[in-house]
Amino acid sequence: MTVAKVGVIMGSSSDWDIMQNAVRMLKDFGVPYEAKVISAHRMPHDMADYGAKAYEAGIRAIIAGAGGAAHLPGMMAALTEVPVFGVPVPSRYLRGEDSLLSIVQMPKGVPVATFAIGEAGAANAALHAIATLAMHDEALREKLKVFRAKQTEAARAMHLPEVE
Ligand code: RP5
Repeated sequence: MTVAKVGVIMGSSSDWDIMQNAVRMLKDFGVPYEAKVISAHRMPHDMADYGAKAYEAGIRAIIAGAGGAAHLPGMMAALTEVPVFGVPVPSRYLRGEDSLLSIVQMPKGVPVATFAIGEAGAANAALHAIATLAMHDEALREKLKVFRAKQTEAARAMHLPEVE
């Protein structure tokens, strides 16, 4: 059995549409991960348990997504020394601005590295976790270089339409 290095946790299965972008990226890079619903509000004891056991279980980065009053990333950061990357999930009424502010405005001493609202944030949180792990994993760093090079080529190949 492969031991997960990255934990992707989210407050609800309704966050999956966004958070699957993090999982897809980890999968593409071959980084072992686990994905779970852990709600700060509905499963507070499970959240505490996950945070208490994460490091011992082999987890070296936690990507935490939540929407609305998004307490999961900040609470997880309070429960473990494993770095937490927060993803603000778009909410129905405030379009994720509430999620962003809930996650990013941590008091001094308990940091959450906070990413953009939505798909880009989820993908970038995974890329940041990958970059962090790649500092101690040469093969992973090579994969990251290839990914960046492909992205550069794709941008160079972009064409703009002619103006009539
Ligand atoms: C948060 O509440 C979750 O992260 C989700 O974004 C939001 C709504 O959850 P559901 O009511 O859709 O389960 O805890």
